[in-house]
Amino acid sequence: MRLTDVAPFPDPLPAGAEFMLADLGQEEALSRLAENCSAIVHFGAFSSNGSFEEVLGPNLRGLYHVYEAARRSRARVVFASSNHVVGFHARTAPLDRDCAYRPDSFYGLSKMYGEGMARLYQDKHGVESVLLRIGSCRPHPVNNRMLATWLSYADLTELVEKSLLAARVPYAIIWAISRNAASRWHDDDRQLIGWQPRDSADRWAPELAGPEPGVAGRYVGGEYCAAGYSRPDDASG
Ligand code: 15L
Repeated sequence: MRLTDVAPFPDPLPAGAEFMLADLGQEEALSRLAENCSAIVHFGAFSSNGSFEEVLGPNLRGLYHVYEAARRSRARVVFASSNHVVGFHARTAPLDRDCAYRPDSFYGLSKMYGEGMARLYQDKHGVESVLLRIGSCRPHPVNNRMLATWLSYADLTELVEKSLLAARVPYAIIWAISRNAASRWHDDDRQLIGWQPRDSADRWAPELAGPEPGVAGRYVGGEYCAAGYSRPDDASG
């Protein structure tokens, strides 16, 4: 197992692992890292609501470098996509894997580009991808929105393991959230990898009742939708 990041690894290395500092902009370094690997778990990115310039390098060009490395090594990619690819759907709308993209930010748009890259490399080169549309992965939910979007660390860990170990997965999209009663997302490809989440946000429901005010409370993407929102025809405030 080869680990890589732009920052030094903060903990003792796990047994059998090596670590190499690298930037997603370094195409050759990424290709070397992927040599003889059967899978790439790609969680590197500008990972929050950034400007176009902030996401451009790591999330667009860098993602291309990852997919080129996967093509050369014939490796499967497990990609950290995001709920922000569908962020401007109403929270109350039931969503399946094939619902329309409605990115809520340049970050969400960059993850949508990642899902498109996965499709292109499957159709043209046979590169396999498991796309994890991650909700809110943190120790526990902290607002009403996360009663639907929360993903526990344990559920994420098992999801990545199953994504790696499944026999053949040409192109799979998975709603990466725990068993949350408040979630309206359904019909993904989890059966292809045999994953079922075990944890649930439900026990925090009494203390997190009531949606956030305004735009953030209306849409899947929450604060990402509200940031810089300027529709002149919006009456909600
Ligand atoms: C994400 O995709 C981000 O990486 C993370 O920082 C959170 O904002 C999360 O979504 C979320 O929607 O809660």
